Amino acid sequence: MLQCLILVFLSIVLIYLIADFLKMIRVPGLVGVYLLLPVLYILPVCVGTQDSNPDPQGYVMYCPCMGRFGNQADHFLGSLGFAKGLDRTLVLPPWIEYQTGRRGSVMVPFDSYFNITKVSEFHRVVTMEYFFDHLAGSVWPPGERISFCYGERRGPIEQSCNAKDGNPFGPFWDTYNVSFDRSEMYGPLSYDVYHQDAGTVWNRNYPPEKFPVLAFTGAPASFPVQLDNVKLQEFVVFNEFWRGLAENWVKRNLPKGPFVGIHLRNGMDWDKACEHISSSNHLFSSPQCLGYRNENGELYQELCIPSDSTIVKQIKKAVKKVGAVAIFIASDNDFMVRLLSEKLKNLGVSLHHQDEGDSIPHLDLAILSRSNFFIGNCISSFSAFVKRSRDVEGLPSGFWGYPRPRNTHDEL
Ligand code: GFB
Repeated sequence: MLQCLILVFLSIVLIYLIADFLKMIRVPGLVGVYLLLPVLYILPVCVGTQDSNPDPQGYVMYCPCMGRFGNQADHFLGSLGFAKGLDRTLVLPPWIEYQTGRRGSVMVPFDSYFNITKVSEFHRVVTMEYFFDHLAGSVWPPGERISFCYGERRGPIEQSCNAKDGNPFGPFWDTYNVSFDRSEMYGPLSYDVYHQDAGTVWNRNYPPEKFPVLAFTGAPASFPVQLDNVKLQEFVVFNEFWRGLAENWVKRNLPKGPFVGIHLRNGMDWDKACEHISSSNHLFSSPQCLGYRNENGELYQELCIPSDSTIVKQIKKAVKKVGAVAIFIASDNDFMVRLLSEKLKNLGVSLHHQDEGDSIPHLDLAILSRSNFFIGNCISSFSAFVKRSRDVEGLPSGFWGYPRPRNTHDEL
């Protein structure tokens, strides 16, 4: 806060100096614009600034140790809802990435991608980096670090969370030089702060004075994201850097006009995952189209691996619907350019994607989020992030193979 006040003071001085100078050289019309500049710089620093005063209500911290981006994003929304329910500050974890060419896992600070001012419109947050630079020494000194898990986790120590056992668990906590002094198993408490008064129960069992930090071995949230937390997507928006990158990419590569964004999830891991279609009611993010109680239908193969004809048919329909001049293709594996250029040649649309083998997931997410129509994979949490972001903006989206055409039936 002090930093913020100093900044405000310095900018006011700066504003006067600039205004005086402009008057001196007789360019009064520009004065207003120049006056705005320092304010524009200060606002992101001061609004939603991270608080260096310890929160007496305590903190929620967790390792987003399950899955890749889509899974972690679902878990993030749940954890944000959970922290709000307990009225504790949420420590924003880094994103754990598994980048090609780099061994193990890489921790990417939360705000490298997302705007934390926006998150703090919903609830108090600090980044993990900020917490360990400014708060950990007083709030959570070594010797008093407890790891929380539902029940015993397998590992070298009996009756322990073994919070640092395995990848990415160990590297995650090591990034912040955290070692745990003991474990606390909180089962059967629930994360559902909406229906079971869990917030009160958690605070009664673990009062902030005695437990200033609840550090969870995994996210205190469900996957896929609990229905009540879907709306929190509103507070997860790309920062200026990524928004600018996406805007520029589109400007440089796509013709002017509406475009359809498609997500083709078709890597080897996906084929394997889709084998589970026949053995369950839900798979990964399928509730986003089927409903959390299957009120909109049952799982079937085309939702997971759409056929070529389904893909072509749905793209044609979307192109007509928005008068698209181009299609942006995002994929983890096969962009299907050959097939699509052949089948769509009469439509007069151009096809675009990032460089094969080198595409940046977050750039794909940001571009898909701003397309005029989006077709995603209902099972994929990567698609789900895009769909939720678009819902916040009121932009239209669809899913491959959904709704299920009336005359299709799985072979027995
Ligand atoms: O995000 P994610 O949990 O989504 O994992 P799913 C898929 C990862 O694959 C993404 C890459 O985080 C990206 O790194 N990826 C997927 C892509 N689609 C694209 C794309 O269009 N462009 C780029 N650049 N990268 C499920 C998981 O993945 O996959 C399950 O939920 C399980 O836990 C299963 O692992 C096999 O939900 O699609």
